[in-house]
Amino acid sequence: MSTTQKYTTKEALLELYNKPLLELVFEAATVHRMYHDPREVQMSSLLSIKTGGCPEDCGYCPQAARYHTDVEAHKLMSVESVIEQAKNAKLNGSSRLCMGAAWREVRDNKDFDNVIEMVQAVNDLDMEVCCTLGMMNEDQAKRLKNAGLFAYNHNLDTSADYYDDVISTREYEDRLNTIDNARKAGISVCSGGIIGMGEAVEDRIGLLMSYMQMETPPESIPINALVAVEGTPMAEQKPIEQWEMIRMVATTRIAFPKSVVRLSAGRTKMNMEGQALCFMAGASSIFAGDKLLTTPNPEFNEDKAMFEILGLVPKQSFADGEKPVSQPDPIIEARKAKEAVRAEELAIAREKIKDESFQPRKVKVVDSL
Ligand code: SAM
Ligand code: DTB
Ligand code: SF4
Repeated sequence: MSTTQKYTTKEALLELYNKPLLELVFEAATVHRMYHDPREVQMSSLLSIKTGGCPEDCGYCPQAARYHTDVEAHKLMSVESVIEQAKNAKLNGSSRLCMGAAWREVRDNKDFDNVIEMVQAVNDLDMEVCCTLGMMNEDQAKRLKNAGLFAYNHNLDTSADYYDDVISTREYEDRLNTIDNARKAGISVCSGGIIGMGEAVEDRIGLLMSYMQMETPPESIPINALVAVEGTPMAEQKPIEQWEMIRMVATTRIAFPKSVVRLSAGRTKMNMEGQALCFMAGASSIFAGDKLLTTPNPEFNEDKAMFEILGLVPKQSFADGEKPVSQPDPIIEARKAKEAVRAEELAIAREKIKDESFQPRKVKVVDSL
């Protein structure tokens, strides 16, 4: 019987989660080694391309407009700045860039056209491109895929049962639909959750059960510890112990042996020993760089030192899949063609004005008597 077959029920996963810690870590490490190179850890950089001012009410999120946090609302970043930041992340060892937008959903407008250009440009740098832009429909997913998007991040966050205690402005079902749309477009799915929001252990297992019920589970499962931010409804949540993070990583690894388990938000509250146990238990990816979207993360140099001490190596891009080919985007191509015609017409008009102004003024000559 394979490990996945052994742990397909809520009861079995709950029992696994509550095992003596070191036995759990040992079992997870054994599974991890069957499917992954235990020395390799993917470094992914996060970039907030559109920060703050979000209309949603996710209780954990500092970017929701309705909470009074220190996060200021900004408009969408320019394509040029994104390219600059991506190059910098690559220089620092990241093989993946995840671009996040504080949107409820993707809209078919100029901002989305710009995101398409960002995806094309970062893919051209040979980095895996991931986006997290909120809900999206199938056509939008196809457009992103066509631009060269490698993965889409859309978290279920918690169990279906606890979800309503966290978010009221969209349904669990909406999230499942977006994940399905990414899947249908052939995009790799990154979806996980947050622990430490006041949920019961059963809810953490409930989250894993939601993924277990999918025909294809996510290729990547981020496990975040709540970053309690002042001004959000969860500001006063008691921080979780790092042992909880280790248990959640290990249980996820055993339940989904082939997926990438991403040790995500919350690393600034963990020590190196705690993170080492997470890597041992199957975490195979981290977010690198001193900022997550709006909150702090360990510095690049700190992580570099940790990798050296633990003997970890950064994973190359596209190790788990082919590099997508960026195709020209029909909407952007049509816009550019229209802009080119307009520019030409303007140039002709300018020349005409210039010519006319150079013409000698027609002076009426009145014969003198
Ligand atoms: N607006 C988009 C959405 O919600 O899908 C994308 C950005 S949103 C910030 C991405 C994810 O970040 C959320 O689903 C949540 O899991 C995580 N996140 C946000 N705030 C967090 C916090 N304070 N602590 C831990 N994770 C957080
Ligand atoms: C994910 O699961 N965690 C990342 C990424 N996906 C987009 C985001 C963490 C955000 C933490 C809070 C902040 O920095 O705003
Ligand atoms: Fe908006 Fe995403 Fe934050 Fe929810 S998690 S408030 S959708 S940015």
